[in-house]
Amino acid sequence: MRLIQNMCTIAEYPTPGSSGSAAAASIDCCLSAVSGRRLVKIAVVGASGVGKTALVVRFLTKRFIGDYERNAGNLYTRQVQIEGETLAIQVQDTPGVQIHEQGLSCNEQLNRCIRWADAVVIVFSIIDYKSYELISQLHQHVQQLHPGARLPVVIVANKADLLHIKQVEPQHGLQLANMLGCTFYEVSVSENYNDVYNAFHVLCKEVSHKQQVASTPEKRRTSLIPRPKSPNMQDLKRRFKQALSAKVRTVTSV
Ligand SMILES: Nc1nc2c(ncn2[C@@H]2O[C@H](COP(=O)(O)OP(=O)(O)O)[C@@H](O)[C@H]2O)c(=O)[nH]1
Ligand SMILES: [Mg+2]
Repeated sequence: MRLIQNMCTIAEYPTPGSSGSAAAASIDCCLSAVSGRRLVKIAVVGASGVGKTALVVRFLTKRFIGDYERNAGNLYTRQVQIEGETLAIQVQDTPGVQIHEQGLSCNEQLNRCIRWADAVVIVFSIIDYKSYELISQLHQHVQQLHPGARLPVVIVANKADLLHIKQVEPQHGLQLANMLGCTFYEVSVSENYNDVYNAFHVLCKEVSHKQQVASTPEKRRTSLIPRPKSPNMQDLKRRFKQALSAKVRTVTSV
């Protein structure tokens, strides 16, 4: 797998529907401007300090570095093989979601990232109960920003290497994910690459299937609609003669 580009910001990419018709927008958004390949866009969201940046960096580089720039919010692109097809995948790291007494507070930058995405990874840390409590509201918020379409979401419980100081039972994460209809992964970004890879891979697959289904009816429709035949002059002449003689008959009978 190849890292193509990094360190771009979300503002450089058009939001779906920002130009042209809805159909044109959906086609535009399914193709990568970088490689011309089908594109899958993933936003990684969650509370601060749960390991979002570590997760993204681990997925992209296979490495765990341990210390990351706070609230970087970078966009990364790479290619990934899904069921024999090479797709371009863009991963948007985001600043931590703020929690207030009234509930969730998402700034416009974060909302823009969520609207832009084809799929979302919601991360919490098993050593931070507050980050777990946020999941339901965050999931609801994500779906509200995509009205009319259920966005694929994977819930990732991170820091599984710190079980001895856990505040959240892993099975509670699983139960919540089941309730919300999401796939669930418990990972330790610091200790294991495979689980991280699988979480992104499953999401890419789900988006890829959705894109294929969305494009199929259009293709089928165009192949089912009969093309207008070029006018057949012989047939036109015959029909004209028929119409003329019928008129003549009517006139004679009167
Ligand atoms: N022990 C442990 N620490 C982790 C793990 N993932 C991330 N961290 C640490 O958690 C802290 C916050 O990570 P970061 O990726 O910056 O969190 P973000 O604010 O959600 O982007 C950093 O010190 C990371 O090294 C993990 O799986 N295990
Ligand atoms: Mg971060």
